[in-house]
Amino acid sequence: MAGTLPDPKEYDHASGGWGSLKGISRIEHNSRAGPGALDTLREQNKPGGYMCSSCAWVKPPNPHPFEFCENGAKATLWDLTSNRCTPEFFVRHTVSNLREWDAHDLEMEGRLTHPMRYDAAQDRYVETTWDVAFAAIAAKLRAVDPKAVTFYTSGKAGLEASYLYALFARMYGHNNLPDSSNMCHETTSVGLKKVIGSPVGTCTLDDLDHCDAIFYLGQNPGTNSPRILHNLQKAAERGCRIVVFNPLREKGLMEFVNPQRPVQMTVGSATKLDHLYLQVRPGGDIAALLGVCKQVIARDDEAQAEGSARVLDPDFIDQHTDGFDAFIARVRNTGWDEIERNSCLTRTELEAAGDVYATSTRVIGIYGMGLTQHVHGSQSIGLLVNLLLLSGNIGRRGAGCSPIRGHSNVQGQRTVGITEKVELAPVEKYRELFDLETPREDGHTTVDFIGALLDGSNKGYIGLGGNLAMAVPDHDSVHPAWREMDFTVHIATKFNHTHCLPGKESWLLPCLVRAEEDMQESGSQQVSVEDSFSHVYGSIGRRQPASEHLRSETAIVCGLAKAALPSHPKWRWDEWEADYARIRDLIARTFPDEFHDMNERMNQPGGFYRGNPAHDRVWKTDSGKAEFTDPTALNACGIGDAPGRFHLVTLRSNDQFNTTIYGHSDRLRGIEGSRMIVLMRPEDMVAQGIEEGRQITLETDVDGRDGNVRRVGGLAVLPYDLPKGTLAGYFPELNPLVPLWYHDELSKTPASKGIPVRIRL
Ligand SMILES: Nc1nc2c(c(=O)[nH]1)N[C@H]1C(S)=C(S)[C@@H](COP(=O)(O)OP(=O)(O)OC[C@H]3O[C@@H](n4cnc5c(=O)[nH]c(N)nc54)[C@H](O)[C@@H]3O)O[C@H]1N2
Ligand SMILES: Nc1nc2c(c(=O)[nH]1)N[C@H]1C(S)=C(S)[C@@H](COP(=O)(O)OP(=O)(O)OC[C@H]3O[C@@H](n4cnc5c(=O)[nH]c(N)nc54)[C@H](O)[C@@H]3O)O[C@H]1N2
Ligand SMILES: [Mo]
Repeated sequence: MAGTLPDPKEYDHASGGWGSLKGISRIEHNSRAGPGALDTLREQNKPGGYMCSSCAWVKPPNPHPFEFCENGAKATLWDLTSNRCTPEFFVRHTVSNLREWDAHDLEMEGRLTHPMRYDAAQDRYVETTWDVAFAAIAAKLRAVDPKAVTFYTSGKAGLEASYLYALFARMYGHNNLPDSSNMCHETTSVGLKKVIGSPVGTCTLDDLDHCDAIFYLGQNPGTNSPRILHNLQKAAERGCRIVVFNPLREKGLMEFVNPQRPVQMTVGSATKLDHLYLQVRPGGDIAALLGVCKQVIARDDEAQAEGSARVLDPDFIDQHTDGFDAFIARVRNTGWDEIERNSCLTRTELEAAGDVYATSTRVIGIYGMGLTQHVHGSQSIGLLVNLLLLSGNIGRRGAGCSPIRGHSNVQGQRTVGITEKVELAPVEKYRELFDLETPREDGHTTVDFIGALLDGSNKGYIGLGGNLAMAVPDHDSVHPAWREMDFTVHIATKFNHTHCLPGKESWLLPCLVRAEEDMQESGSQQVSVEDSFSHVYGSIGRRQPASEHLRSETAIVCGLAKAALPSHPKWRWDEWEADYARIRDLIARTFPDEFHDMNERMNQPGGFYRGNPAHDRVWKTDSGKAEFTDPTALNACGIGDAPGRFHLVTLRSNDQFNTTIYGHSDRLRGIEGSRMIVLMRPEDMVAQGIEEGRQITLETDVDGRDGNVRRVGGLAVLPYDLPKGTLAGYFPELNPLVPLWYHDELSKTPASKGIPVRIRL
């Protein structure tokens, strides 16, 4: 890793403000963005423009002239770099050599320009042509059992490419369709669905304008979804109280200077966002939320005794929920001492949070990776839903449960059929539209795929985007196994470390980014995406592509499918590739309730809302009602406390998009210059005899559950305001510490937020 010893100064400015504008101009410079790139930004997230490929936050119908944020601008400018990673680059460097490069340095090489094939004899990627590559990959696909091949997606490809990719997988013969969601919000897809019947959030923008309290858990908007800060600012200014649960005091949840408001920028006075900031320990949300519920119930008991208005909504509970009595008994029987120990919060703090809930009429729960990436993560989501259900806070204006999704179209990819679970695939429609019998067995989640890689049963891999070998747990065992695959294929924009682990045969298929013009036989094409609020929009790129050899993701999927599959009168890959409106017609016919008239509706301002049953209090759960759940654990970490054991949280810095490292500045946390750091509570440093800047090694401590030694060394310790026993550091550098089997119990989402570790000096 590049960089000098970090110099952590407390960042004393609010999120947003001049810092974010400086961040953009630094990135414009560093990314070597091509001419006109800043003008392209003006089209971002506008009707008739293209949709940002960074986060999945909603694009409003009446956008601001600059409807983008620091990090969305970074993502776009980085896509539009003038640097080119050409065949000559690969002549100069062997793959073994590139494997040793820093992720940031690989990224700086810029956009891939030509289709490339790995030549094992030379250990180099060499130039090839599309037709030769498609034919060779098709031959590999035909030579193996389809069930031994996995098709991964990373969450950026539009609905058109995603729909066809899922169809291709099933026509070929498997449901091995994991996507980045399997490391991310799969806990929501499974856990939220279990309790309210909806795998996605129930809120719309209108709800954010009408809530009077927000419970905000385990999500870092300042870095990961900055456009939400505008909504939080408006809410705070209306008097809406924001109660935060997070082990770190994240700037973006505390104060915000809106770069789109000239007066605020000049005067520099920030809007305070949080009403209460509760530094819960990793996984402590189950206990914390139970404590909040305990106070809400105590306030309801008082109200009943006094004959005043109830805090709970008994009619809603009666008509719409199941499991209330068992949960209430659990709440009453759980003592404050257990709650305090498991959450690392005091009774007084939790009672104050309970009072906010009890005195609010419209409450929204928002959450991110701090809840989903835990062994009992689905139970944390269950507890948040329990709290909301107590006063009927789902399915009415100003209320609801809102997971903040990651990649810009990760939610939409699931919606149109990218799923390893057969029960979620549109099996009947596939039969009707394509005479297709969907393979019956569930396919691989990401964790299952890695398991199959490790036991040698997975032979082939196609990645529609992503940097999967770096995003997954257990790098030390996964990386050697990755190279044992018969073949690996990457549809990608930039060269990354996963590409440095070629299978016996391997191809790089370079694609357009969303801001680039996608010209096909019938003319310039649009694609579509779905945001966290289930709105679907059209997106048109107008930039000249980075190279004349690039193809769109949709065209690449069609090219592969056409080469690999038998011909069939209803499998019209050429027609679909020529005109994406035809693919959207297929999406509309496959999912008519949600996507009818898709071609017309997706370009209306704000896109179209595809609906959500729980939003309308229709509960598609086993019981037909919203379910109160009774947790089996009070802390979401899978491995509890022991002397000398810490719980490590892996985080994103302000200068990265997942495994894409833009630079070494984590501005909002005041950490500059290095990513090989570990944050530690000053009192814990004293107790361990560790001084600031000391280099340590972390070793995973799984109570002897397997014989693997997992270590990362060379980490400089920095003092940081954290709960006792908590450490924090960066993803993906710390991924070698996460055991593959350490994942959410329902969904298999890796538990990257509460990793049990020991410090080795
Ligand atoms: N700029 C930028 N934007 C991004 C991304 C990016 O890398 N860069 N990634 C995208 C993707 S794919 C995703 S999924 C999202 C991720 O966005 P987030 O959901 O914000 O994910 P993380 O950065 O992992 O941060 C999780 C937050 O949870 C807190 N936390 C950790 N453990 C716990 C816990 O046990 N309880 C609670 N209550 N809090 C906890 C951490 O301190 C941190 O503030 O962002 C998307 N947007
Ligand atoms: N320890 C730990 N591990 C984690 C997490 C964590 O918080 N902690 N977070 C998890 C989460 S939430 C996620 S989503 C995953 C992320 O996992 P991935 O989605 O697999 O990773 P990314 O870093 O987003 O992928 C970046 C690569 O995608 C390619 N790319 C970029 N743009 C495009 C495009 O438009 N089209 C195509 N085809 N390719 C493109 C580029 O080659 C780039 O190098 O990581 C997970 N892993
Ligand atoms: Mo994600």
